[in-house]
Amino acid sequence: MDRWDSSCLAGLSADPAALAVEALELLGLPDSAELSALSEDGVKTFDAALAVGQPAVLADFLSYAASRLEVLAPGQAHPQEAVASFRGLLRERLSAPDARAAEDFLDRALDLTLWAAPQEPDQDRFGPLARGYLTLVLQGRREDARALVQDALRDGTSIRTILVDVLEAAQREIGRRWQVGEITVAQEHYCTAVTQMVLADLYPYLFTGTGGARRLVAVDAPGSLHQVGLRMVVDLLEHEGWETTHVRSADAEAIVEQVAKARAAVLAISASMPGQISGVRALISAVRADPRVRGVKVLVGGRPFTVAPDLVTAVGADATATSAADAVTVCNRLVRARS
Ligand code: B12
Repeated sequence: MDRWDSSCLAGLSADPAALAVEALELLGLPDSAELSALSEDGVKTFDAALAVGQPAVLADFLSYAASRLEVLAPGQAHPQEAVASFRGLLRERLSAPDARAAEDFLDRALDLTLWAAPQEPDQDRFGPLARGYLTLVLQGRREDARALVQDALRDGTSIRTILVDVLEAAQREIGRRWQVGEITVAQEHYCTAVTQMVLADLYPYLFTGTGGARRLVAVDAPGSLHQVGLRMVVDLLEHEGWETTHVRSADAEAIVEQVAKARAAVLAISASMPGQISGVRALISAVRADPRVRGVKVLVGGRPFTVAPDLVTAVGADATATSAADAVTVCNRLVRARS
């Protein structure tokens, strides 16, 4: 497997992990596990975003990394210094034309980067039910959080509202609080585990008996550990009349077989981190080349596609959607266009 996705960085003798360690050393930061992971994610994101020519993907990571750097090494290094030391490494290690191309890309990403910490969600979008759910989860009151959702369902709150306005909103807010250091990673893990439990509780309510004609197979990109987003997409589709199969990341042959067996109209692929984009592209080209699944529409989604929708073309997909609700609309449009 190639160590680098972008042709510009292919000439480096170091691999991403080694380059990340050097970048940390240059900044004089300790090589703690979390700082090393942040630095390595930065190098991999730079490479992945450069490979597909999408500075917005790098800009999104830089604003996240700036908050994390402040949490992990408060006052010890400014994010701009981290960028400058990485730029120095590129100049020192790459040929002049490659360094120029890489720096030019970095500058385009910097122009798009918001260095401010993410804002709290506004109260209209983060309503009383979402706030109540998050409060209970953060107090460690798992059963009360589950009961809150069950009561809301009994009182007539729709599955769509629970998925989109409560669980998805709570997950995003949990992420924001972790990013700025207001909660620990253990609290984030607990919240996500409770959300997964609530998703399982919703299962009996999902099936409306109106599915059948529209079938979809969903898969997480190779290397993706973020399962909740795609799960929400699949659950809402199922609830709104689709017959769905969600498979965890698997090799292209197994996915093609699954799509063929299910006679699926749509293959949905979720990527959560920029480093997974090349895997998505490889999977789509394997699907496109296989006559058993000719005509299947490919829908991609997840954070990289939300921040850089042009990636749809770069990976060879047919469409993207930014949320579960949006995914239902787009999937319905895709099958209408096919028939
Ligand atoms: C929970 C969580 C985790 C958990 C996931 C557990 C699990 N079983 O799913 C764990 C701990 C594993 C994790 C790991 C990491 N995470 Co994390 N994580 C989160 C968090 C807090 C919530 C994820 C979530 O549930 N989101 C809610 C869903 C609803 O949103 P979503 O995933 O974007 O999905 C929606 C859309 O994107 C879209 N969609 C998604 N897939 C698809 C597919 C299709 C086909 C379509 C149409 C649409 C679509 O619809 C979904 C529903 O609306 C997010 C915060 C956030 N804002 O999402 C960070 C977040 C995504 N993680 C992040 C990071 C950096 C990481 C790590 C690198 C951390 C680390 N150093 O280890 C690793 C990487 C793991 C990997 N290799 O994939 C960053 C990404 C930053 C960036 N800009 O690049 C975030 C944003 C950090 C943050 N601010 O909280 N994480």
